[in-house]
Amino acid sequence: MHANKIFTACLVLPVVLCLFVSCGEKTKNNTQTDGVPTKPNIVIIYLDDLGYGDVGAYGATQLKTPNMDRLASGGVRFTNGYAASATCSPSRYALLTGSYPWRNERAKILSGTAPLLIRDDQPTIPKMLKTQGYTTGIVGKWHIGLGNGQVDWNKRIAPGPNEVGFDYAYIMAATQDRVPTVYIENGHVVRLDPTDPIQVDYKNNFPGEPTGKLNPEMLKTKWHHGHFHSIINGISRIGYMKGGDEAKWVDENMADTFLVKAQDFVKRKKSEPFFLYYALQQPHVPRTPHQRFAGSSGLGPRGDVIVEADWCIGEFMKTLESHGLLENTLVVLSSDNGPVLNDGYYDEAVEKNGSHTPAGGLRGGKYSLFEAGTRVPFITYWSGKIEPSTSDAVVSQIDLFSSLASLVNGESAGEDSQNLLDVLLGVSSQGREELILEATSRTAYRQGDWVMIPPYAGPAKNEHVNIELGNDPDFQLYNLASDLPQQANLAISEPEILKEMLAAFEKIRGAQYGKIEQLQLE
Ligand code: NG6
Ligand code: CA
Repeated sequence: MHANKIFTACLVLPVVLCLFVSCGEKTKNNTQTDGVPTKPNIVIIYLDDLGYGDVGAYGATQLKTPNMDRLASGGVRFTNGYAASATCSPSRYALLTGSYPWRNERAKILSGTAPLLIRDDQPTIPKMLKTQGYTTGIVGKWHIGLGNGQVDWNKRIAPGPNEVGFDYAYIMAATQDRVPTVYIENGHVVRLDPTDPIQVDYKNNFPGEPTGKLNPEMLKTKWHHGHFHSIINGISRIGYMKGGDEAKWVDENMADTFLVKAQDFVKRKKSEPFFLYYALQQPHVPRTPHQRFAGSSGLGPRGDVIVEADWCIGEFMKTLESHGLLENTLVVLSSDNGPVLNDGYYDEAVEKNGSHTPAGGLRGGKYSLFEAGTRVPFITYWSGKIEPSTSDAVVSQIDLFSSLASLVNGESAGEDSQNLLDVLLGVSSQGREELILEATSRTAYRQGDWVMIPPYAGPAKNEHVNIELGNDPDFQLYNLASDLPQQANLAISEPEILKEMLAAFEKIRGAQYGKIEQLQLE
């Protein structure tokens, strides 16, 4: 018995010591409370439609983004960082679940009444972090659905962020251009007046309510395509809404509102490990800078709201700093998809763009299978822990799940998520070897420097937004190392590479394009 105990102690003690040492090792740069190592805070700053070239650190010169540039120059600036999709809902779904969006057939651009995309039993980053003692919060754009299909906006709205792992949520349901145009805090519409209940419908208008289509004289911003339904604050939106007057947001105050909520969350939770998903609404349409920023960029409202977003990021970082949290917080900054100028309103985005290149020389933009659709600014910053560098490693937002799990010793359960923690921390340059790219339910494949886009029917270009979509009746094959702007299609001249790429693609994606042997490769 006694001998047994000694034997067990001999086995267990070194393990315990080892765990203790490795724990201390891991957190040696972190804030210590009463000598107890704490886990680092994690903040994801996520912009909406910010393009690869919209940031100074990524080459913008006309547009000034000093705060994002500071994160880039003090952290790892990724040049091959990807959103999971070229539109919002699928990217956001994939970010939180670590699962490719094409695995979920509902993961498309959602209306404001669409049900929640995440299944009850599905692992998410905030759920995983909660198991490791984190307090979790989201402030900003949600857009991955709410409820089960029949939302009553006048009662508690669920399931939503709280049900998939967020302790605190202050969100807009979908997009700034979609109804309902109200904030929702932990499932409740903020400032809801029960005598003026909210009704939302995406098919039929409510009798007597004005619309952008029928009442253009009521608009302060005119719609260009889509966006001709209910008028709220002089802007017509997608979808119909009635009631809830007191609860409606003021578009020009949205940036300040989200910033204050994000700052408040940090102040409230600063003494515990926290995770904050700060999802800014800029520069998505409608672009409504606060008057402090109107005209600030010289590029019209699109530029102005990027300047505004940059300012918000600077203010947010000051909050971390003033509470002594900078050295104990990993900040990840990225965007949900690539850039678009005219996305449905006459807001001078095209006219005032000047020589600014939102896509930073990449082909395509939002909605596109070409690089600008999904390759976005991607920065990791951790004062005192991450050495400044530029990384060409391929990383996807899908990989945040496994990488953050690795950081906090949590369980990595995102089915497509790779643990690239060392890459994100700038100590390894071994990124992904392959990645499925997605744009509006079409997929393509990147492996090494090569991108293969299978044939797709449909227009080559979306004329409304003036963006090449990547559709072509033939296979496309590009070498990004020698041809970053994707101008030379090598599908014919490199049949072996095409064949290998297609086989690898079909292995992940499922055989969709017929048996490889039957392909006519000349
Ligand atoms: C499109 C909208 C566009 C934008 C987009 C979603 C029209 C014609 N266009 O359907 O304006 O709202 O959806 O953008 O209505 S995203 O960044 O949230 O994916
Ligand atoms: Ca978006």
